[in-house]
Amino acid sequence: MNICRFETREGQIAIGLIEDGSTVVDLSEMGIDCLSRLLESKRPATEVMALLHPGLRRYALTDIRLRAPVDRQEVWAAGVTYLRSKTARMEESDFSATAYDRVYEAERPELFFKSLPEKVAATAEWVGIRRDARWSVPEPELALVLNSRVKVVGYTIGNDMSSRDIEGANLLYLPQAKIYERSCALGPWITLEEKEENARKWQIRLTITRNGTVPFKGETSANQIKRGFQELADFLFRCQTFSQGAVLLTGTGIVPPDDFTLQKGDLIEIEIGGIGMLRNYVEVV
Ligand code: DO4
Ligand code: MG
Repeated sequence: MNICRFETREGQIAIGLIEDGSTVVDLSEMGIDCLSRLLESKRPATEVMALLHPGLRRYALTDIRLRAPVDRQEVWAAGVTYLRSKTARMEESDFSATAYDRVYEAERPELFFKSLPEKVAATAEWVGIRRDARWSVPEPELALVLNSRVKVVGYTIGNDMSSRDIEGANLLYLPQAKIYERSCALGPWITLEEKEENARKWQIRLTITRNGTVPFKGETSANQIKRGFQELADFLFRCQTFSQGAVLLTGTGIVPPDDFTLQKGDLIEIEIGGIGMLRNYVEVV
């Protein structure tokens, strides 16, 4: 089941159920008007199904604007969870190389704050590349949607936009490489209640399109993530409460070649089997 946040033509923000891939059922008449509150329910999908009836307002997906599927949750990210990410980052950095090597093997994962919910870009919106960066890349990542009880209640697609030259210059610059205007995108919606063993079978695909050409295309599998999903969630919630739940990006396994950098106008498409596609174009910030 796919649940979205959307805006009607009248500018109303609502929570919706995607029906048959093309219709959005407005759940606000059923009293569901907050995503994070719905996700606190014991079985969100069962709750939605129980309240559903034919009289609810329905919109064509093409007639509404999807908003990022997050309203009150902080967004965090895990890093160096794929071998590919560790190798690429060791190559880009002179004196921090062993940090990546060590964290890949360590019991404690790398976790960093990524975004406040209101700053997240939705599908079809723009994402940013920093004007003071030379080397900017998208990071296509499976995102875990967690409730306040540390349960993985769903999944969405995340883009952890990154300035690799800034991160590579000094690991202490990581927050600047990772957190800036529109550096995080999530969407298009949340796929509820899939088991980890099924989600691990999903392929993750990245396609960049520039002026009708494809300068980079890559693919990986969620099964390449070194750590368990619950293990990552438990570390995030260790010594910290998330009363509204949280979204946790699980790291990237697709790294474009070193001579590739994003440019204004590029289209970034991230597809995860089992969820759908997140599409954003690039602006300089
Ligand atoms: O250590 C820096 C960030 C790593 C990251 O974002 C990733 O592996 O996806
Ligand atoms: Mg990342």
